[in-house]
Amino acid sequence: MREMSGPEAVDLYSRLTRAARRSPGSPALHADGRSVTHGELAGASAALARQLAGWGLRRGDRVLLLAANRAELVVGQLAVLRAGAVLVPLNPAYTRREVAHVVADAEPRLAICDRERLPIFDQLATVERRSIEEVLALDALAISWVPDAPEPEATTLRAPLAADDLALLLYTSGTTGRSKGARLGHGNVVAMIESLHAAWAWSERDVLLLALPLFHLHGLVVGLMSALAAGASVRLERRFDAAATVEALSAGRATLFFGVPTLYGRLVEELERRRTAVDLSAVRLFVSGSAPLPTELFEAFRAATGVEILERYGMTETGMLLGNPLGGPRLPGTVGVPLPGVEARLVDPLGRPLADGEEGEIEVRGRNVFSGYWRAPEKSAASFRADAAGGAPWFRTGDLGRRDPRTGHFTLLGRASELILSGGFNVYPREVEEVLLALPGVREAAVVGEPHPEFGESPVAFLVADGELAPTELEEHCRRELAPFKRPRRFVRLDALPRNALGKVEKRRLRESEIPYNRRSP
Ligand code: MCA
Ligand code: AMP
Repeated sequence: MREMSGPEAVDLYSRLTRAARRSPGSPALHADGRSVTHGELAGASAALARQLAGWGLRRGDRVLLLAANRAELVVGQLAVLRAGAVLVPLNPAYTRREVAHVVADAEPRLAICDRERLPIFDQLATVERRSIEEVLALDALAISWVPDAPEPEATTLRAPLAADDLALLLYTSGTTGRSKGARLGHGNVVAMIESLHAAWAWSERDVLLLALPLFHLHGLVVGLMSALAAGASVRLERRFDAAATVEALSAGRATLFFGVPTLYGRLVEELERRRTAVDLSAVRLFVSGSAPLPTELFEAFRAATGVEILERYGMTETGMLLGNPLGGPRLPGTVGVPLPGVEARLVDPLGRPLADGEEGEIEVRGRNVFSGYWRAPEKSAASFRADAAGGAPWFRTGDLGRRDPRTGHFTLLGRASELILSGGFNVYPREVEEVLLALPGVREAAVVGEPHPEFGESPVAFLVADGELAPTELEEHCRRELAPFKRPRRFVRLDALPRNALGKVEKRRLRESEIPYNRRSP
């Protein structure tokens, strides 16, 4: 784990609301047809933080937030940070089983969610539910848009926070095991934001069009928090709509757009559908990340718009790590060079640094890198490697890559783990396999990713089952237990899974096979 040299006073909330003190009347958020200024956002979140503190929320308490993209969600997130509590954002499409896992692990004292999601908390087994003393509907909280009477210091409610006080607990599948909480301190998140401010030259004049969910680091930190901390504004969309996005961008309503490759694929389709040329020159920067941007898509977007997408690479545990340069060449198929404040290297399986041109695992370090997983000291320790020269330890990303000796750009070559990236969402095969194995009759299950034209990859399940097992039964079971993006698109029934001499399932052979459902292997 990373060592910190004494606590340093860093407060994410103060950073996110600095613009409220400098220029309270400047726009912060446009959402659901409403505009909110930085002063109003700070005022509403300060008022809600007081309400939460009055209710009994204390520093370090975890708060689950489960809601669609809307202004009230942003106020809720800021209020939790201001109260010194830890934000645990969750996908509102999660099933009871998926929420139960996080509740049992994070032990939140409070959950705040969209009104229509309230019943999910009633369905949680008592043991998981016990830690949550209160479940509040987001729209029932008294969030009023009073302009803030800015307090001299945002930390007046509590003792100042230190860099290693937890700000976010972000659940991610990581490289192994079940989904784990990545512990991000206030100092980590501030470092992530400062790095991006420098790399992408954020200014208070920027307007970000954001259609990514606020429960992952991409939408939440790279998008929303970077914008607020820059004093810029965000046009927050409930969901991505390609036609509406092209309208907004061509009308000059944003200067920045961040997306996953799936969104760029849909934008290209929309642009090609239109006969007339679209002028997107008001947008100074298009960024893609969370999954590999195919070279053809980079080229198709350039052909349609004249613009080169800037591809960057990051992780929940670390924030953004590498990126193509803002001013320099954006090389398709590469994720660029280390971002400000980030060190990156390539190592062989024994941890020995590799020369340029050689393939190995990417390791990184910097103030952005998390301190470990929540209540998982062994997994945390295993994800860091001590530095031979006695410097700060390196975080092992699990991503394989190579650095070009000529350009210095990194290219990603795949993952050391079996993680499936579907439309920028992580699908962890073992979780899906465990869900399938829970269905009576399923004896063995192996889940792998297969290429998907829209989502990049999608899960396919190979099963060994007793007797008759109807595809509808499998689909129904997965609908009950898994969020939509994790559900296998295809089920393939086999007599036996291919295994190597050690009995380990050979997933590579499954990925390469093309066996339709129900056809028994020879
Ligand atoms: C939607 N569907 C999906 C996905 N999204 N299926 C597989 N994978 C997906 N990612 C399904 C829906 O359930 C639905 O199925 C059908 O596709 C159409 O849904 P639609 O409503 O049109 O989809 P959407 O709402 O437009 O969503 C597509 C999306 C979304 C906007 C690309 O997947 C998305 O927001 N992805 C971004 C995820 C993200 O932010 N990742 C960052 C992780 P049916 O018709 O059967 O109901 S953070 C990270 O990775 C690191 C830090 C980093 O580097 O950024
Ligand atoms: P997450 O665990 O959701 O934070 O996802 C992090 C993973 O997304 C990384 O370890 C990479 O495998 C992948 N990723 C992020 N950005 C890119 C990119 N530009 N190209 C390829 N993979 C990426």
